[in-house]
Amino acid sequence: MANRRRFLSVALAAGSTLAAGELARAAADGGDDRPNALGAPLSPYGSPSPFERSVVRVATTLTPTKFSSWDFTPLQDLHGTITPNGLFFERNHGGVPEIDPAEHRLLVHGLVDNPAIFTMDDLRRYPPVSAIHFVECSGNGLTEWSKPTGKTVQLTHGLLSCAEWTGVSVSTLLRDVGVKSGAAWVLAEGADAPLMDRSIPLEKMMDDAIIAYAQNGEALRPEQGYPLRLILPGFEGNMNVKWLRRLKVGSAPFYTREETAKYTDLLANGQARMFTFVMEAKSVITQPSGGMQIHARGERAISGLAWSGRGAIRRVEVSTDGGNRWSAAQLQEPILSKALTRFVFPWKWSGEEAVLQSRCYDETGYVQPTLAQLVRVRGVNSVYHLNAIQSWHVASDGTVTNVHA
Ligand SMILES: Nc1nc2c(c(=O)[nH]1)N[C@H]1C(S)=C(S)[C@@H](COP(=O)(O)O)O[C@H]1N2
Ligand SMILES: [Mo]
Repeated sequence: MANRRRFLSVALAAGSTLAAGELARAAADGGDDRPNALGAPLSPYGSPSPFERSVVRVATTLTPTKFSSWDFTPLQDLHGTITPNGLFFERNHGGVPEIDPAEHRLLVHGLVDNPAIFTMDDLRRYPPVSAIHFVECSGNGLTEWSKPTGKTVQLTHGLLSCAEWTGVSVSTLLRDVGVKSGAAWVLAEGADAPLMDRSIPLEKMMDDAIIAYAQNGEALRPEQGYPLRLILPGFEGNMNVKWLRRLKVGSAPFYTREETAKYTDLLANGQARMFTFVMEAKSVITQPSGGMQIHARGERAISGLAWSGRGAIRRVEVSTDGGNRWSAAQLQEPILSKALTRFVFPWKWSGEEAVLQSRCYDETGYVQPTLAQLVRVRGVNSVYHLNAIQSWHVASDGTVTNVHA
């Protein structure tokens, strides 16, 4: 009963009250005077309502070409924790190759007993595994180190998406080919123009790595690596090699371009961090967020996402006064390891200025840092791994903007 009363008070705050006559008329004709016309015919593959046309990935003009580029997931428009396949962010170093799965092969060689070439059919004969995990580009938020830049949460945090991945456990495959003693690292290589490659600790490959051929129930999208990609739960996006064509087992890292010239973090003392694999815990409020306008005062749920590359999210706190006071948000099920977790926080806006922030804790006890704390240890030369607390300023006219609090 308490819940019901509470719901009604929210409904009244948000909607408009109806007189009894209006209510009866609305019930009789569905609130519409038109007769019920026939609808559209069947379609072989569904697409979103035309009214949702503005919910799209957007690219920025930061990169010189459309081939080595990225676009961002519209986090502000999404619900729950799963990213629809057509809105999954893209980061491509050399465009999206078109690969015929009948022609595609995966070569597994190096320090193995039985080097092998797998067809897609060979891989599908293994027992499939499915798991829900986020992929986050370690460059997510790169514009935010020195000053608030992205106008929307799409631009500040949208190199982040989450899907249910299905494929073969890398451990199953590697056990099948037999890993030789002395093996410690695996090179994963893509079949795209740059043959993008990264070194991955064998331990990670034997733990929870997946060679995925499906995403949210259907074959991978071309942009996500069709027909095959590596999923390394919780590791930086770059290592989740798409269009996977080769795994080479070795005894040491391969020191590829993507882990030496790129994907390292230059510290203030001139030294660079290398092999920064894990995406540390991070959270962001998506509703309301930058670029939005709050029109009405009163009850308004704050909602957002939290995630950690080290495991499950344990706690999320929300502050509406720029970090002076924090209160626990409610975590929505399912709360999965290395997956996006949705949090909600009831809020009442009475027209005063506010600074909205979220702060998360993961199962290891790690607490999401403020930007000042992060900059103290990393300096401002870094491009990658910005996981600081995000602040949204709400002006007294309801305008929401990106600020550094
Ligand atoms: N072969 C290949 N794999 C790749 C890339 C690429 O350009 N080529 N981009 C990487 C980067 S930097 C990221 S962040 C993720 C992005 O995955 P998505 O495009 O499916 O979102 O893929 C990674 N895997
Ligand atoms: Mo990336």
